[in-house]
Amino acid sequence: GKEKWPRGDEKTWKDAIRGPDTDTTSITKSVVNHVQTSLARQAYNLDTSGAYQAAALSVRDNLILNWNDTQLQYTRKAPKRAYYLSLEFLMGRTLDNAMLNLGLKDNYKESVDKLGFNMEDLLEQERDAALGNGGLGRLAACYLDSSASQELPVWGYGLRYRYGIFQQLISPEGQQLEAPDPWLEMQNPWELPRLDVNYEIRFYGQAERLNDGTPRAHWTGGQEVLAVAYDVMIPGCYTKSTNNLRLWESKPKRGFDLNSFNAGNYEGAVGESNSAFAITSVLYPNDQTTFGKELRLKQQYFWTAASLADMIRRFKNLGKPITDIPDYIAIQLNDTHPTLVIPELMRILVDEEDLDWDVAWKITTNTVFYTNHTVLPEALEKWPVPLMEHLLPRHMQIIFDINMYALSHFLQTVERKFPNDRDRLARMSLIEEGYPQQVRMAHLACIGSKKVNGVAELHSDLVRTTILKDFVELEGISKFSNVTNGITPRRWLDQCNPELSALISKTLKVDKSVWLKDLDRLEGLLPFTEDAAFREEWAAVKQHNKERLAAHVKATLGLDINTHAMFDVQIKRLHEYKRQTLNILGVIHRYITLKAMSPEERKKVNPRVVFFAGKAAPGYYIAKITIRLIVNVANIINVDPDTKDLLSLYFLPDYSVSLAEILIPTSDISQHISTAGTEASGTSNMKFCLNGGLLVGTVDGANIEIAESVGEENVFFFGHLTPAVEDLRHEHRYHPVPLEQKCPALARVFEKISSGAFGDAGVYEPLLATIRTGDYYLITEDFDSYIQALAMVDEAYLDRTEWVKKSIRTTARMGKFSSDRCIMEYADSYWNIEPCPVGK
Ligand code: CR1
Repeated sequence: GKEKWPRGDEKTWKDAIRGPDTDTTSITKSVVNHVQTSLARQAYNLDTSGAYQAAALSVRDNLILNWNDTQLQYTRKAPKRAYYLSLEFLMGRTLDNAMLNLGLKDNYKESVDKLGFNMEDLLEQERDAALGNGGLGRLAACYLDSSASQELPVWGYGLRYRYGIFQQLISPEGQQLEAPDPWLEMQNPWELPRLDVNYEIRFYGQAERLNDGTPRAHWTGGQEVLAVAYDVMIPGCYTKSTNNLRLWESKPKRGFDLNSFNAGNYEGAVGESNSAFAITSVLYPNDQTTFGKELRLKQQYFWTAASLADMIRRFKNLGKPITDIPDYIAIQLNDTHPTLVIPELMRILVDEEDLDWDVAWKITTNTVFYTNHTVLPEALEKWPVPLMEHLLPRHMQIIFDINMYALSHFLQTVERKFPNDRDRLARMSLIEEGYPQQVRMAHLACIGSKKVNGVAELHSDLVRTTILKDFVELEGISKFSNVTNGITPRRWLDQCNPELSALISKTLKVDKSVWLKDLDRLEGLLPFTEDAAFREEWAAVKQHNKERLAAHVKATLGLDINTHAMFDVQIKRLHEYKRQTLNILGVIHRYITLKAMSPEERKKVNPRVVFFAGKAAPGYYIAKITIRLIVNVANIINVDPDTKDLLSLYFLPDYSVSLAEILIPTSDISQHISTAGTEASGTSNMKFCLNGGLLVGTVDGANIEIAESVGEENVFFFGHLTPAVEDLRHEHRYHPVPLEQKCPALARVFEKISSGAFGDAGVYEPLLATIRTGDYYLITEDFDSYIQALAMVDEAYLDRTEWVKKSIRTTARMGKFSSDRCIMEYADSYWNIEPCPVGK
């Protein structure tokens, strides 16, 4: 018979069910309750760290209640869902964001205050969840926030790395040292272990085709590893909707081999279990490069297979025919890292569900969507065929079959469209010829997806006209489009810049719960540019934010920062294409110029403080030299009595989401100066502008669309444009011109470095050599116009009134760059999903 639900007495259940803790009295009770029971502590032995834990657990209770209601609603309504697969989620801290999204921060603050603690101190106790490298991982985090805020049924799937991105230490000589990031050493209150949600994932073994007239095969043997779910609650802003980020942890299927252990072979016994634990042990700290590392491929398959198994189990609970998958599931690939979803879904449909190949392919290509995040050749994933064959024999067969199918399809279409074009076929194949052969993951992701997009207009154009050009010609342009990136205004304005948020609400006379979810409302600030009192308040907020940063730097590094200077910031991963080199060479140029001035002339100069922060991939030699140069230039110029009040320089170690939250609101100007055509979008450019900082940048990525929105007159553009880049590189290769001739200003900077002004010049020689010969990133081509752009910044800053107006106008016109807009575009034009609200 039908089971009665609830069990027992319904009224007893109803009366006992607790609601959220929203008023200060119940919040205080709940916090103290966690101190007593969850932490087993008491008032007399509670330190700040314990107080943080207790407050976090109390906030978590509120999240869980909302999370439960949301998930129940999804189960009841069975809407189509979207799954965002990302190998990186750069979440940062959670407590502040959760309290703000719940609308309970003031109450928690009051309650924590009464208990004798300070909310700001508590927030500082939390460790960042740094499960990502840079923009790609942070974008995933912003998209989760927007999905929940707009009540969309979207889950994230990722890996629960035991170690996130390494901690960066900088030696006094400027060497980057890497230390592990054991972020789980402290209890993590933000995850729920779901030991009952687990899947067995196979590696290696044999794949045998049945050859029975079906495309089926049997995959057996090898190693089996367990994937265990950990759930992270993602609260929407001012809504009950609370979505899920499911992170997988790897475990051995059986503890360890007891027989070997008993026979005295301890190492053998734990060996296999160690290799299972290893899969989710560490985030690869590389940004925009690929290495053919077996463990990385293992991570990719482990995660895509577990995520797909989870989706299909949930789908099967609906009792629909398997061919309905595209009506209930949309899978978004965040770059090519999860591309194995395509052959894995084919494997399930063909081998386990016994579908025809064509039917399976139709389901797959109506379910999967692919976002490309880079056109840099070194970042386009390729896997050696022998490695793939060894680790995933069945998937390798399927990839060859897709290629055949696709190729025969290509053959016909290509032959018809482009007779005798053999080169085209070789270019398009999923397999790149060579020793060894390689699987081109971007090609697989492209042909296995319903739609493909880039992340800014220029980038999407480049995707269509360069790396996927042949596919556009074959499949038609309509499959390839653009979704310009965005950022969540919750974390990147309300949370990181509370004073500005309050000033905006006060000025607009609109509660933040409204404008934070309808960011175009910021345009309402435009008329106030003419209001002197408002401009003063606006400038005062920036000033306070500078002081907040200065206090932080004083407390953590013991350094004194001149808060009455222009703040000039470049914070992002260290990479040659991002051209931190251009910036530091510019700083040296400024230093030389200042030194040559008379004391009278110097009096007219506006003081400037330059900040850098960012990590270099541990194996990235040139990037590490760049850090060294920055640190050693800082060591010299910050103590030079002639110039130190006019120019100072800081490399802030261990860049993180939390550091970005303090730095971004301080900036007057920030630098986004990649070689044209190399930065797909950039997202920190948006964060600076939203906080009233202006940009100096190249005509690249989202800089272009930001300028279109905020007005070109508010952006300092310089440098060559994308179409010129290839020709210039060609010139450098085949008709090199000596630096002294090409760019005398830069030659003087090089001379200064070579003179030993910043320590042993030999150290920097490999870096300088990349510029002197080849100059792939066109430093010498853009240097003069870069210096000019900085001079224009100086000049503009002299008219402070006009500068503040520019700042206000910039913030006011950033509405387009809310990640709410992006997620709506994905929901409407890609996933075809709709909001599924929970109700009160
Ligand atoms: C791009 O370099 C973009 C982010 C998010 C990065 C950056 O310009 O803002 O993605 N690409 O779309 C990347 O990490 C692997 O590629």
